[in-house]
Parts: sequence; C-alpha cells; structure tokens
Amino acid sequence: MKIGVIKDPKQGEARVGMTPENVKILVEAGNEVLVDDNAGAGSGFTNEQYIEAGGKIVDTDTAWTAELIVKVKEPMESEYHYFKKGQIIWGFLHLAANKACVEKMMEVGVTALSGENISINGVLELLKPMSAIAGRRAVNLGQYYLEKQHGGEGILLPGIDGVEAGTVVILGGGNAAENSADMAVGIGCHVIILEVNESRIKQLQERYKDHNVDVLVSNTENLEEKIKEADVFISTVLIPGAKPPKLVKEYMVESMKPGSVIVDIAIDQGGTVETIDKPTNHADPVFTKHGVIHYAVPNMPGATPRTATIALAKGNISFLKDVSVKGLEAALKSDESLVSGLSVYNGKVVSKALADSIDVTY
Ligand code: PYR
Repeated sequence: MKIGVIKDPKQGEARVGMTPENVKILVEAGNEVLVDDNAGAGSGFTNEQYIEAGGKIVDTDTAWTAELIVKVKEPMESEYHYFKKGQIIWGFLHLAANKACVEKMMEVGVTALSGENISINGVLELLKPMSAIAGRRAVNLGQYYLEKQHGGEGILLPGIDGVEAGTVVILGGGNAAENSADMAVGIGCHVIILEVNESRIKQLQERYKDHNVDVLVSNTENLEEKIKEADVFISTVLIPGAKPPKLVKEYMVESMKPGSVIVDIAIDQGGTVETIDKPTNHADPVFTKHGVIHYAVPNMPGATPRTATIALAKGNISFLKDVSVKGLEAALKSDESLVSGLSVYNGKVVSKALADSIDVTY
C-alpha cells in the first residue's frame, strides 16, 4: 500500500505520525512510504533518517496522493481538497469537535480511523500517553500562568516552609487526571479530584492515601464549592468519541479567585468550560475572562513533540501495519480494537457517539 506521512499544519504541532523506525517496519512489510519533506524535523527526525529507513521524501501534494494517510491531528480546512474517495485517514481526529471535516469526509467518501478512540481491553491505549503528557503539562502550565508577570495570582504552587501550598482541583479521575495529580502531589500541592465513578473514587483514594489529596464525588454541588478553592483548575472529562457536556458553568468561573488558572484538557473534544467558546493555540494559548486565566490548546502534547512522537508511534504501528498489509476490510475483521477507532467508513459515519454529537446521519 502507498502510505503518506503528513507534516501536520495545525498551529504549534511539531509531532509526526511515524518515526523512521516505523517507516522501516512498513517498508519491509512491502509498503511504499511517502514522507512529507521535513515532516519529522520538529520531533528531531531528519529526512536522511527516513530515507535510510526506506521512505521517499516528497512534497505535501504528493504525500496526500497515498491510500493511507498518517497524520497526528484532524485534517485542517486547507487539507480537505486532498481527500479522495476510498482514502484512509489516520490520526487523533477528534471528529466530534470537527463537524465540517466529517461533512467533507462524507461528501468525498473517505475512511477515518481515530486513534484516540481505539480501545484495547477497555483501555484507550493510544490516547493514554498523550493524556499523560497533557495531564503532566497542565500542572506546569498552571504554575507558569499563576506567576504575576503572566497575569496570575502570584503564588508558588508548592508553597514554602511556613506558607501554604496552592490547591489544584481536577475534574474527572481518569488517566489525564491521575497524571496531573501525580505532578501536583509531587511538588507538594493540595489536590482535590472530582470523579463520578464510585469504584474509581476508591482506587484514587487508595493511591493517594498518604498525600494531601481529597477524592470527592463529582456533582454540581461539589464542583461549585471546590472550584472556588482552586488556584489551578484542570478539566479532564472524556466521553470517548463524543462531545463532553459543559459542566463548568460561567457562574462557577465567576466565583473563582482572581488570577487563578483553568486548563481545559477536554477542549480537543469540544471542551467542558462555558467561558471557552473556541480553542486557543500554542502561539496565543490563554485569555482572561472574569479575572481567570483560561488555557484551551487542543493539541497540548504538540509542545513536547520528541517525547510525544516516540510514544504515539509506538502505539500506532501495529494498526498501521495491519491495515497496510492485510487491507482495511481484513484488518477490521480480525481486530476489534481497530473497529473501535473507526469513525467514518467510506464516507458513512459509523460511530453513534460521533453522529449524536454533531447531528449527522448514522
Ligand atoms: C493529542 O495528543 O493532541 C490528541 O488529540 C490525543
């Protein structure tokens, strides 16, 4: 199969969907791999390394002629004209937040494989390392924007002897949340986690029992109460394949401390905070509303591309190999996990969560 590795045009996106090592695996399996010029540069992989691995360096137009397109993020509007019938597009596509892209995919008849929805034994294995990066970065970003010169409250999150530490409130108790909590605990913050699932609450309570962490049931009352205590508020709510609800209402944001910081990790799926109308980007990542700094960048791991590319390439290679060697239909028949990532099939939306989120035919 002809595979195209695209240099992702999303602002601040320096990751790439394939390392030279993965190109070698796919070439040895009988594929032709077209690598967009300098696609790996942002992640520290040179054209020469891809050539040595058996790839061909081409321009963007040529890379997009491939049957299997490997991206990092959803196609941008500037890329829609490349779509062709029967093409397979792979990436962290977050289509529930990208209706225009889905409509174009339906019109042209492409297939979309959304890596973030791939579930292996109930675990979103490909999303997991990216959530970990976003979760860890969220605490660092919180600290950065809390500084006075960045418009923040002017507090040092870990505190110092005799002066109390800051409070990090985390909405949701999944993988991103756990990574944020680990970071916040590691630097000595007071952490509050709001989670809906009872057995998960118990797990988190056990995990953090020796630390300054409160794990509480996530409901409106607790959210209203605890958001007021937050120096940094991190939203990690995820409903696979779907838009999450706007749980954080404007009046809750208004009740927050002036100069506190919101990091909405959930913004890639549409966001959970009423005061965030649209995503920001790495070049202009924050805005202030009601005195609260909002960070809403949807591709947070794009800022640490070396780490993130190595992790995502480790996750996607077995799927890309299967699709390219067996063909899409056979690969889907033999692997339920791959099916969980299928959002659009030859122009038809096949994910109910996606169809419901953006109101298209299922
Ligand atoms: C990202 O890493 O940007 C995803 O969308 C998962």
